[in-house]
Amino acid sequence: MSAQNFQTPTDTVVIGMGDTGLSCIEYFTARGIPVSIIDTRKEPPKLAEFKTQYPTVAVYTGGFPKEVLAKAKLVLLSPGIPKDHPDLMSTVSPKAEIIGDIELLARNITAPVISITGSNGKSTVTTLVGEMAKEAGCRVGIGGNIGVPALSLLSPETELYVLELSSFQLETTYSLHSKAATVLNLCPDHLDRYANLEEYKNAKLRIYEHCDQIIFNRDDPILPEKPNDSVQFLSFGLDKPEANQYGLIQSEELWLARGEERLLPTGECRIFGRHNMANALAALALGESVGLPLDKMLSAIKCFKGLAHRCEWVRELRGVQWFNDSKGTNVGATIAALQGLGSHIPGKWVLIAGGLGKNADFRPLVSPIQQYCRAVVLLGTSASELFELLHSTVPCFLVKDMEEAVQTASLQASPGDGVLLSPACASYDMFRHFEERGDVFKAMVRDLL
Ligand code: UMA
Ligand code: ADP
Repeated sequence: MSAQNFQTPTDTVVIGMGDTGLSCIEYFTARGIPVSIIDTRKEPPKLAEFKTQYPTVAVYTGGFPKEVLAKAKLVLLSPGIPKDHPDLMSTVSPKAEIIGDIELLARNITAPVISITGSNGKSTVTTLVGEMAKEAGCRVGIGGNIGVPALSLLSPETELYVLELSSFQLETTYSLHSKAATVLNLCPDHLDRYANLEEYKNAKLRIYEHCDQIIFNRDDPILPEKPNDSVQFLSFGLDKPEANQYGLIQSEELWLARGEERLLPTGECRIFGRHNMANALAALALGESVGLPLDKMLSAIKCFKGLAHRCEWVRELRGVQWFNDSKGTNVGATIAALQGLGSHIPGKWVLIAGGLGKNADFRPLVSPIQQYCRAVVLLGTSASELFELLHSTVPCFLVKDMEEAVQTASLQASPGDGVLLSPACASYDMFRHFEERGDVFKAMVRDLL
C-alpha cells in the first residue's frame, strides 16, 4: 500500500477514484473541507490526472490503509465498493459514518426529488422524466447512476432532481426524501455482489424509505405491491388500468391510458416494444406525482427517440436489420429486447450475447431464444457456459471478439432476419464499458459490405 502524499489523516475520507469519488472530492475541496482519498487499486486509471488537479489532497492506493480509516469520522464510499467489504470493516473506525454520494446530495437539497431504480429501464425512464420536466419549463437536474454523478447536479437553481439510483448507491443512502420513487422491475442481476436475489431486492427497496409517493409495477412477479403502508401509491402495468392506474387500453389501436382516459396511441411513440410502453407509463406516473402537466409529458413522450445502446437500430443490409442493445447487461433485459423487438422483423433473430456473467442464471433465456432466434453467436467470459446451455436448442457459434461476432452473425442472417447485440452480460471482460462495446459493434456493422 502506498501513500502518495504526506498529510495527516483527515476526518473526511473518500474511497474510490472514479466518477463518484471525484465528485465528492470536488464537493469537499470547494468548501475548504480537508479530505483524503483512498483507492484499493494500485494504479487507479485517473491517478495522474487527480494528482495534478488536487495536489493538496492526500492519496492512498493499493488497499484500505488502517492509519487513515481508523481515524476517519466520515467516509464517502463509492458504489463500486460494497459497504460490508471485509477489509473495510476491519480497518475503519467503528465510530465512522459511512455514506455515499446520494446521501451527501440528500443532505444538501430542499428541491423535490424523483428517484428511479429497478433492474432495467432506469436510464430510459430517468431521461424521459427529465425530458418531461424540461418540456414543462422546469429547471431539472438529471443524474446519478446514469453516468452524471449526482453531486455534480447540486445547485440552488435546480427546481427538481431526477435521479437514477443503483442498488449499490442505495446501500449507502439513508435520508433521501423522494417526492416520488419507483422500483421499475426486478430480475436477477449483480449476483456477484449480493448473496441472493432477496438481498439485491432489499437494497433496491430502500428507495421507498422516506418517500411521499410510491410508483409500483403491478405486473412484476417479484416486487411487493405495496411495500409500505404509510405513503400514497400509483401503479403502472401493461393491462387495462383501473381508476387511478396507468396502463394500456386496446381498441382500434393500443393506447397509453390512465384509468378510462386514453392518453396517446402507442403508435405515436418513437420508442417501441412493450418494455418501453411500461417505461413510458412509469414516467407518466412519476411526472404526475410532482405535478407535471399532462400535455407537456405527452409531447415529451412523442419526441423521445430512446437512448443509444438500448434496442438502437443501426442499419439495414441486404434485408437484414441490425440492432445494438449493448446495455442489455442482464438476462431480463435481453429477454425484454427479444420480446420487444420480436414483431419488428418478419424473420428471426441472430443474437450476439456473452460477456461478464455476474453469476447469473442464464436458464430463463432458453425459451425466448427458442421462440425468436435462428442462431446465437457467443463471446466473452460466459461464452462457453452459454454454449453448453443453448447449443441443443439453437445453432451456437463461439467467437473470439466482436469482429468475428459481426462476421458470423452476418453469415447466419437471411433477408427478413435481424441481428441483435444484447449480451445479457456486463462488458468489462472485453471493453471499458457498455458504450464502448456498442460503439465497436456499430462501427463494425457500418463497415459491413
Ligand atoms: N474500484 C476499485 N477500488 C476502489 C474503487 C473502485 O477497485 O477503491 C473499482 C470498482 O469495483 C468498479 C470500478 O472501480 O469496478 C468503478 O467503481 P466506482 O465506484 O469508482 O465507480 P464510478 O466511476 O464512481 O461510477 C459509479 C457507477 N459505477 C458503479 O456503480 C460500479 C456508475 O454506474 C455511475 O454512472 C457513476 O458512479 C455516477 O453515479 C455504472 C454502472 O455500471 C454505469 N452501474 C451499475 C449498473 O448500472 O449496473 C450499478
Ligand atoms: P438500465 O439503466 O436499468 O440499465 P436502460 O433504460 O438503460 O436500463 O435499458 C437497458 C436495457 O434494458 C434495454 O436495452 C432493454 O434491453 C432493457 N429494458 C429497458 N426497459 C426495460 C423494462 N421496462 N423492462 C425490461 N427490460 C427493459
